Amino acid sequence: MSNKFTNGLLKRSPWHIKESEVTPEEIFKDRRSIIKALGFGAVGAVGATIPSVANADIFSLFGKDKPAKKFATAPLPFTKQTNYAGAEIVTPYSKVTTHNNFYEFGTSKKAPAENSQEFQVDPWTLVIDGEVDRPLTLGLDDFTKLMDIEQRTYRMRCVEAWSMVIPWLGFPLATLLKRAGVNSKGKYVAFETLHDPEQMPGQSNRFMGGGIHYPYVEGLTIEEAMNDLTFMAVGLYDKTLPPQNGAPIRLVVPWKYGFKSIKSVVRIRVTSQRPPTSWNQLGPSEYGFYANVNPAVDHPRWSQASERRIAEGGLFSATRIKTLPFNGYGDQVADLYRGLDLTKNF
Ligand SMILES: Nc1nc2c(c(=O)[nH]1)N[C@H]1C(S)=C(S)[C@@H](COP(=O)(O)O)O[C@H]1N2
Ligand SMILES: [Mo]
Repeated sequence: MSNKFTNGLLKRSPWHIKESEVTPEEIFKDRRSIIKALGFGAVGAVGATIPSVANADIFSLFGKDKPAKKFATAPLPFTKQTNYAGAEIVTPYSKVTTHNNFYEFGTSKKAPAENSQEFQVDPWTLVIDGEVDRPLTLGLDDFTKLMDIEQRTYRMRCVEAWSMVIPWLGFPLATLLKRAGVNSKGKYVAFETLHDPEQMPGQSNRFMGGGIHYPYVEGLTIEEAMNDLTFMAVGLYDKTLPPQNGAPIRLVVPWKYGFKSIKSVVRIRVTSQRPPTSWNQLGPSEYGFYANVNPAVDHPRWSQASERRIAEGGLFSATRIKTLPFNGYGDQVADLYRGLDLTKNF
C-alpha cells in the first residue's frame, strides 16, 4: 500500500513517456506494459526495504475481522512548479483538507474529512472513452507513472462565495485527451464520480447526500477541456490527494465555480451532445452549465461580487475580497466565450 507511488528516481528513468509524445494506441499499450514491468521491479527494490505497519495482517492471524484500513496519503514528486495565484497567500493544508464540499460524504464542511477516512482507492479504474480514436483505461499507478506530475497553485472559488489558494499536483486534462485522440464528433467532455453507496454514504441517503442524483456528473465543452488551465489533480501540496479532496483523481477548473471540479473521477467520456451536470439538474435556475466565476451575475439567493478568502483562522475570520471575472483567469479563457451572453449562459 505505502509503495504504490513512484520515487523521484523512477520518474526520471529513460523509459518514462514524455508528455509531448503522442503515440498510437498499440505502442502506447505496449510501452505501458514495459513500464509496468520495469516500474514494479524498481519500486519493489526500493520499497521492499521499508516495512509498513499498515500491511501487518495480525488480525487475520487471530481470526478476527480486520479493522477498516485508514486512508494514507503518500509523497508525490513533481518536476515543475507554477504559481497561478500571484502574490496571494496559499491556504494552509489543514484548511484545504478540513473545509470541503463532497456531498457523497455529507453536506457540512467538516463531514468529508470526518466520513471519508476509510475510503478505498486501490484498485481504481479511470476510463477515457466516447468520441475518441484510442479509448484508454488507466489504473491507480498509471496517473503518476505515465504522466509528468507538476504543481500548479490556483485560486479556487466556490459558488457559496468562499475561496482558497491551493497548490495542486497533477497534469493537464488535454494531455490525456490528446493521447486518447478526440475525433471530429467530440464537442463536450462528460465526467463521472465513482458510484459506490457502501463507501459513499451520501449516495444512498437522500438527506446526507443533499438531494443530488448520484453519481455526481459534470461536463465541459471540448474547448474548455483542452484549455491548458484545465487540470487533473492527483495531489495537494507535495502528497497524493486525501479522500475529502477527491482521491485518487479529480478535475480542477480554476476559472469556474468549484462545483465543476468533480472529485474521485472514474469516467471521462467525450460526447457530441452537452452532457447533464449534477448541480444544474438539481437547480437549473441557480447553477448553469458554464458556471464561470462572474462577479457581475449574482446567484439568485446571494451576491457573487465578493468572496471570503479562507486563511489560517477559518471561514469566519476570513477576509472579504472582490471576486474577479473568470476568477482572475480571463487572459487565458475569456476568448472561449466571445459572443456569448454570460448573463444568460451563467
Ligand atoms: N463528486 C463530487 N465532486 C465535487 C463536489 C461533490 O459534492 N461531489 N463538490 C464540489 C464543490 S461544490 C466544490 S466547492 C469543490 C470543493 O473542492 P475541495 O473540497 O477540494 O476544496 O468540489 C466539487 N466537486
Ligand atoms: Mo462549491
